[in-house]
Amino acid sequence: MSKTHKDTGVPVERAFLVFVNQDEDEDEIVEEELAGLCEAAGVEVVGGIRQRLSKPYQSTYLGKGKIEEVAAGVLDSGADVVVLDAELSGIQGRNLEKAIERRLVDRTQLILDIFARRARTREGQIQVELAQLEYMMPRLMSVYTKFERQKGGIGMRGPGETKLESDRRVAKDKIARLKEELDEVRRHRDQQRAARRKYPFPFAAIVGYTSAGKSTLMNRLAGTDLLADAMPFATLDPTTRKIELPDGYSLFLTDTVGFIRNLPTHLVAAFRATLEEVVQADFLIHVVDVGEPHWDVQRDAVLDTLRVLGADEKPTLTVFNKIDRLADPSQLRALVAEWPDSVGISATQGTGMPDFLALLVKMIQSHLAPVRVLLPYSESGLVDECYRYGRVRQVDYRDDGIYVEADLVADLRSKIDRYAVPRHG
Ligand SMILES: Nc1nc2c(ncn2[C@@H]2O[C@H](COP(=O)(O)OP(=O)(O)OP(=O)(O)O)[C@@H](O)[C@H]2O)c(=O)[nH]1
Ligand SMILES: [Mg+2]
Repeated sequence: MSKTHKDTGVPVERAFLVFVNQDEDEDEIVEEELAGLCEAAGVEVVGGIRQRLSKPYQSTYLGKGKIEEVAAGVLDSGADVVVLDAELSGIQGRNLEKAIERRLVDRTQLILDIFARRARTREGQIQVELAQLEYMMPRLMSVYTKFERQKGGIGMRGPGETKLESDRRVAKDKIARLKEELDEVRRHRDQQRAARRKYPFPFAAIVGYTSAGKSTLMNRLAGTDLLADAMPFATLDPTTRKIELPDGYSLFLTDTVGFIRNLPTHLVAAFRATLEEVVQADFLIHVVDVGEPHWDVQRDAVLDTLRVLGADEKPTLTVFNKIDRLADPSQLRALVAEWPDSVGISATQGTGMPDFLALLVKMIQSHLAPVRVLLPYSESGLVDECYRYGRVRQVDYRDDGIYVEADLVADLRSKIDRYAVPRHG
């Protein structure tokens, strides 16, 4: 009996998985992760196999014997589709499909498929469609196989499933048009960001592995109602909110798309606009899920991606999340002691939040510096700005002007500095 999808009524595809990791230590994370991605893409896993390869075969990726085993596994399990946990070249994909006699989806296509399901904003949708087209372009030939491309099947969903099969040039034109549209959307986003920049608050971006709890933390801090879900890539489009912190401090906070190991290069490029929020931030809040047995692999994958984005040197707070899932509390103490600027929390239960807020305030303070100014009465508007965007220590309405002592971010300091008075003035 074949199952149907509860929302769409489309038959649920059955997937046979092929794992290709080298390192035995990573077997578990690799298996769990690919199963999670399949679930997010709405396919049912019916079997799997592993090949340890030091070097993939150029024309088929897998070795001959392994291909036969995959073909047998596919027959045994009744799979409709084979999911291979690597990025394949067009030739490799084509040859493998031929040998296995099933449709083949690689890691990039699988992740793009999930992104296509999740994209809500126009920007997100264009980014996914562009990434899908650019991924397909060099592989267009491989589409002409005898296997029917079921509409709505994984790797075939989303805005990318246009007529690209029929004409390379159509795809090329489409890419050009989408790029123009994306430029337009980005200009708009840049304007918004510039408008926000007028407010001299520090900016922070929440980053981390997918499902680490970024949106849960954002919801707790900003009172938002963002989707928080155990499925990978619940968040695709960034959300920014201003939050108020203890002692009168404020902060702009952005929740971003999650990272994953072996994030396909196409996706890093496609989501650059979104990830620009990360690059532009004054500091980062890196959420690490310590409930995961392989949290250190995940953390390193995030640090690698930040390096690719050129954001690895940014000041970073490390938030060890899901401490409610830790069996041994002394583990957490050792972690926090080892990592500078780190804290343990449970975003769902609220444990550790006071410590986290204190750490946030400390980070913000490091972006503020004290000023002492004597403002002419004609510039009294600046006093309001100090109140709104900084921390005012003292205001004194004197005969010769308004004396203000405050802690301010650099933008506002540069505006007000010409009225600075010496320490004992
Ligand atoms: N036990 C436990 N679960 C948590 C905690 N924080 C988040 N979760 C759960 O972890 C899952 C993922 O949370 P999200 O907030 O969606 O994670 P995310 O990092 O935004 O994930 P993506 O947007 O998919 O990258 C959800 O099921 C949350 O309820 C926590 O402190 N403890
Ligand atoms: Mg999220």
